[in-house]
This record gives sequence, C-alpha cells and structure tokens, in this order.
Amino acid sequence: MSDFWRPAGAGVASVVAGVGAAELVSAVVVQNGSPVLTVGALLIDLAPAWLKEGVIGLFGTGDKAFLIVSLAVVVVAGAGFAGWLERVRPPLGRILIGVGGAVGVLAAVTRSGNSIVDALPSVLAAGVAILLLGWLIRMLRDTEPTRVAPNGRVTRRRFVGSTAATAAGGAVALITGQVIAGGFRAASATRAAIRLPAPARTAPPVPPGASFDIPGLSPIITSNADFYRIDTALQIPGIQPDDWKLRITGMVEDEVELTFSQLLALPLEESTTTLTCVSNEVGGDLIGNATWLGYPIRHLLARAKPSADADMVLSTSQDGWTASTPIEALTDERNAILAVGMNGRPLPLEHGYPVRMVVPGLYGYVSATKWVVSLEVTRFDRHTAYWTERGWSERGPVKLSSRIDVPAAGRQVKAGTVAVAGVAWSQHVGVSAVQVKVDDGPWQQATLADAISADTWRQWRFAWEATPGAHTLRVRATDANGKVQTAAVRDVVPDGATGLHTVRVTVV
Ligand SMILES: Nc1nc2c(c(=O)[nH]1)N[C@H]1C(S)=C(S)[C@@H](COP(=O)(O)O)O[C@H]1N2
Ligand SMILES: [Mo]
Repeated sequence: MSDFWRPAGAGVASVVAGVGAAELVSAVVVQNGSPVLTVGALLIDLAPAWLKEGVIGLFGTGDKAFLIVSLAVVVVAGAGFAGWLERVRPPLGRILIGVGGAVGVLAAVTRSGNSIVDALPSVLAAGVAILLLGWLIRMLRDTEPTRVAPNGRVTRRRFVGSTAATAAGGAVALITGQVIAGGFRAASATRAAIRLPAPARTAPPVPPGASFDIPGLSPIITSNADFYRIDTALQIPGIQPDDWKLRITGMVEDEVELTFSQLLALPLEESTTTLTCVSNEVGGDLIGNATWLGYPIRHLLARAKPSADADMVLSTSQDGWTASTPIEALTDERNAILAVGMNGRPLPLEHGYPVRMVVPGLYGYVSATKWVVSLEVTRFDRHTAYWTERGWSERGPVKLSSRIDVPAAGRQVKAGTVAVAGVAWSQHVGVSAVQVKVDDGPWQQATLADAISADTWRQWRFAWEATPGAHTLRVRATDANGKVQTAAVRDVVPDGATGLHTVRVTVV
C-alpha cells in the first residue's frame, strides 16, 4: 500500500507547493492571473452548454465553488498519480506535471485580454512542482535498503517530514495568495459598481486647438490605461470605499474626519492637471495629463484651521508611504484636490483608488499621494517624508521642460517637409513659447497648440525642411514668466533633471 501512497503523497505535496508559490507570486506581482482560476475560466468557456446548465441547475449560485472543488479534486488526483508514476517510471511523473503546466499556459494565453505574462504563474507552478517532486522521490528511493546501507541512506521519517513540510509550505503560500488577491478583487468589484456624482464645477473644455493631428504625438489627454505608474507598492492596496476615511490632524484647531460618502456628497470639481515624476529623465515618459474629479484640499484644511506656524502637510497612504507638501500649495487658489475620478472613471486601483491627491506644479513624490488616508499639518523641521529621507529634495516644484515625440530618436525620415512635434510643460506657470534648433542652426519658433490651462502640458509643432544626412534636433521651452529652459545637464536626483531633449535622425 505504501508503495502507492508515499510517492502519491510526494506528488500531491509538490503540486500544492508549486500552485501555492504561483498563486502567491501572481497575487503580489501580477495582481491577477491566478493559475487555478485561469484554468477554471478556460473550463467554463469550454464546457458544453448542457453541462453548464446542469451544474447551474444543481448548484445554483454555488456553481463556481463546484467548479473549483472539482478542479481541485482532478489536480490532486493527477498529482498523486504523477508522484506514483515518477516513482515507477521516472521522469514520466515530472513530464505529467509539465503537461499540467502547459494546460495552465494554454488557458492563460487563450483568455481574451491576456498576454504572455499571464502564463508565467503556470510556468512557475509546474517548475516548482517538478523540482520538488524530483527531490522527494529521490529521497524516497534513498529510504530503501541497499548493500552499503542496509537501513537505507535516509530514514522514512525524514521523507515523511519533508513531504509534510512541502505540503504545509505550499498551503500557507496558497492561502496567503488568496487573501491578498481577494482584497484586490473585492476592491475592483466595488470600483466597477461606483457611480461618481456629476461635478458641481466642470473642467474648462479642452479647446479644439489644443491638439494637433500628428501621428506619434502624445495625445493631449492621456488615457488611464496609458498613464505612467510610479509607486513603492509591491502590492496595490485593495481599499473598500466604505472602509476609507481621511483624517486631518496635527497642528490644527479642529481635527477633521471624512468618509468616502461624505467626500462624494461635497461639491466636486473637475480640473485637468499634468502629473510628472521627479525621476523623469529629459525626454522621458513619466508624465501624463488627465481630467481629475475631486474636492479642493484648501476647503478641508480651512475646516481644520491650521496653526500659523505650520509650513507643511505630511500625507500618508494606506500602505504607509508619505509625502511632504508645502502647506501653501494646498491652501492657495490652485486646484490641489483629493481626487476620486480620473478621466470620467473612478480612480484605477493602481492610480490610488479610492482617493488620491493631485497638486498642480509639484512632482508626484512631494504631493500626489495615492490611497491617501491621512493629512498631518506639521513643519518641515519636524517631519521628513519617504523620498526626502532617501536623498531627494524637500521641495519639488516641477521644472520647465519639453520633449520631442516625433520623429522618434534614431528614425529615418524622408527629405522634404518633416513634422517635428512634442509637448512642453511648466505646471502652474504655463508655457509661452517653444523653439527648435536643427544641428548648429539658430533657434526657430515652433507653433504652440492652444493651452488648456497653466497646469497642463502644451503641444507644439515645427515644420522642418529636412535635407539628406544625419541631423540633430533640439527643443527648448519658455515659460509664462519669460524664463528659458536651461541647457545645463543635471541628473534627476535630488530635484528633477534638466537639459535639452535632443534627437538624432537620419534623413534619406
Ligand atoms: N501611496 C503612494 N503614492 C504615491 C507614490 C507611492 O509610492 N505611494 N509615488 C508618488 C510618485 S513618486 C509619483 S510620480 C506619482 C505617480 O502617480 P501615478 O502612478 O498615478 O502616475 O504618485 C505618487 N504617489
Ligand atoms: Mo515620482
């Protein structure tokens, strides 16, 4: 009997550990792509209608649970069989697990909207299970007596202990993965059901002249899907709006507490603001422009009545990240908001759902706290924030900058009139001119598209009479105060890069 059950147990333990590792990694890294659920989804798609109806008829709303349990039974039985097979005919057991992993890969890549990345958890599950099965079965073989070691080279106890530890480790990983992924899935589900209120004040419409129709030029509004994402969150917080609360504390006369429904009941305002990361290199793409829906932070701070001594607001996210924002940026007339909406949708989870800060004119690391839960009114000489503790500047106003989008660097273009175009920004100040320099020629005026506001980037274009050969294009912007963008090259640390975006193209 043990000739079957011991290797079968090793098979089950290895597969539990493989699946557990994959579920944990996919919950943390991909935030999705559970191999078990992916295979389950494939089965639902493949099942004939009569079977689906029969199962729904028998189990009603328990149909999904029935599917998962059936799948688990099949996987456990298959894993046990693979263990036995590996014992009697190595490496057939490991090959069988590989086939199981291939089914997971197939299930992942055939789901609509999935990419090759979604197949990685299945590959990981099979890989881990194959390694562990090889290890356990070798150990099992070593428990048998040989001429040199009449009692076997390892004890049965050690094999049983290793198998049990493998299974237990796998189970812990599996459960942890489910708990983590569960929070994310639950938050995604409530987000999908949220109806944002109509704004009490709509954003000034994007003027038709704000946008040139030039292929390759950044759209004037960045879609949520294309918006850059920067944060320290290995695991995106899955916050339920009903559990969300903002506290305003510190150097205030009256502490303020605000729930999500209270926030939505306030007169929300729409504004279009360009967000940028201090880590954006010259010419980089860590910048995006969205129409946000939110409530001005200055009104909430006014309720709290900050002390005149306070010069900073330390915002904290649900996962403990902090930003230090000069208090005047949150109390002056600019649109510093607690945002709940992004381009007409509730904030995407990765962009701070349910509530984040958006402050025009400051880099994200000192202002744009996602998943924000607290504002502490304080002083720069009393508190530091996440990035300022790591060598970045205490203050982070966005620097005047510009970028060439087309032609892309290294491109070949045809001689004749070539559209050179890009974006320029100087949040909360505004851009008044953009100039382009070809090789060692003079600076020439580019044409600016209409501005949405001083808080957003501005498109520009320049008609270049390109002659054959290798050429260098440079761009520089001038802000609304007449300040010209510096050519001095500085790194992103400690307060943002400077220098001119330069693109080399070949004209044929
Ligand atoms: N909670 C939290 N908020 C955060 C960060 C973070 O790491 N954690 N990163 C900040 C930085 S450095 C930037 S540039 C912006 C980026 O916002 P986005 O990911 O929505 O583009 O978020 C800011 N808010
Ligand atoms: Mo950033």
